[in-house]
Amino acid sequence: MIMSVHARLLLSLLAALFVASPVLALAADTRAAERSEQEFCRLDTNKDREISYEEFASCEFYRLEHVKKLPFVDLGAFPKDKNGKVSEEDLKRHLFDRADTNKNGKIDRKEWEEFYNSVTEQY
Ligand SMILES: [Ca+2]
Ligand SMILES: [Ca+2]
Repeated sequence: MIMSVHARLLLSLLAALFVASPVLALAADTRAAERSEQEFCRLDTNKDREISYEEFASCEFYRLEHVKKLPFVDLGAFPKDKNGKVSEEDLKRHLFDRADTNKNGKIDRKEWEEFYNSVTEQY
């Protein structure tokens, strides 16, 4: 039996979708990598390809209001100030230390990538 034009069209569409899906996944990865790179560049204000604590702390994203919503941040584990609040400084220091896995006081590109992925994956 000869396939109708519609059936052929449908089949080629399905085939195209199967071929396209790994490509789409790759594109999503690439976009994530691009975002992470953009964010890295934005934080690295002196462009030495490392993020210092000062550079990290000056970013508005890591303000207390935003950061305390991150699922891995357990505010209960932080020292509180006299008002019973966790200070922004403590929180930033915590995040920075988390990102700076080799503890040299700077976040390099690779450390950033891992940190960025661990944060964004949880959304
Ligand atoms: Ca820098
Ligand atoms: Ca480091």
